[in-house]
Amino acid sequence: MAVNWYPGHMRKARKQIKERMEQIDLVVEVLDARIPFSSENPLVAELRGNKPCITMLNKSDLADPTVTKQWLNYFNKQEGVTAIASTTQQKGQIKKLPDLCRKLLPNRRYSELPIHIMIMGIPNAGKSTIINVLAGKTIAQTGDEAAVTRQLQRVRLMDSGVVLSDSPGMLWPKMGNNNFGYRLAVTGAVKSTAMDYQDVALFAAGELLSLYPNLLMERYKLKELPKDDIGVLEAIGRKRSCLRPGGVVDMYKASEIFLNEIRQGTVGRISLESPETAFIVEEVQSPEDEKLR
Ligand SMILES: Nc1nc2c(ncn2[C@@H]2O[C@H](COP(=O)(O)OP(=O)(O)O)[C@@H](O)[C@H]2O)c(=O)[nH]1
Ligand SMILES: [Mg+2]
Repeated sequence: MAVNWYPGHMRKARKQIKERMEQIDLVVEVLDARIPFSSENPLVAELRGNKPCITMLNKSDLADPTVTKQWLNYFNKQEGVTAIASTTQQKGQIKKLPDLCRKLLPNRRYSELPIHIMIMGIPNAGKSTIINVLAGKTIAQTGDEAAVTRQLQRVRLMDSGVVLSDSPGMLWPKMGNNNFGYRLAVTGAVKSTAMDYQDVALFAAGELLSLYPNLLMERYKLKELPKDDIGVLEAIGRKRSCLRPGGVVDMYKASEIFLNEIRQGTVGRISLESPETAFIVEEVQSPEDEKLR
């Protein structure tokens, strides 16, 4: 994937978070419920130390509810972690967060002092939207591109005695193995460039073909299931009249439609990884392997 995370920028973010962490009582980590593992940033676990953590599986409205339950079990087993599924479409549910924070800090329950919370997560997970819901007004810009320079948002929620801050710097997504990068691109966490658009769509087609064939059939009114990833995009292209002269499917257009519909959730509620499958590393063939054949 054509994403570069500069070491200097990472070092700076780590230093800033570490400094700020000293005043923090509790960390809220926002993950994308469709890809909880790929949207995690290892720095959060490292820098929070023993502080309690609420792991929000956000955008749960877009994720497969059965898989989200599995992830909740997975995270709730971790030391100091309380996992919840959330969607910013249900504001009432988000507004319960300060109460939950107080519950997790029993010795602060009756204290007058404000509780300091840091909200962390990779770009596009929904942090700013959550902050806005909690503040009851738009104070953080949402839906922005993976912007490197941005202002630190800090808001005091008057009625709950909670001070909420957005993590300083930016937490980069995991790009360790191919699948993480693809899953991040499919969900829109990483912007795919024009060059790899089709590549990302083909990955998504392959995944949906094996994980959610029925959703594909229903959404695109297919009579039979395509044989492979290319077949999926071709079928979508035909259904949506993305044809070039001579009746050839315009694969780029088909890819664009498919990815947009997946991201908006119109294909259905999907999860691209489960606690059992997330850790499987895709085998990358090296030139050496080729020689051995
Ligand atoms: N469907 C859905 N979209 C969400 C949810 N939370 C945030 N979004 C959208 O995701 C995009 C990124 O949100 P934003 O708050 O800017 O993410 P941030 O980069 O973590 O601050 C925006 O277009 C939001 O409207 C959610 O729970 N469900
Ligand atoms: Mg933001």
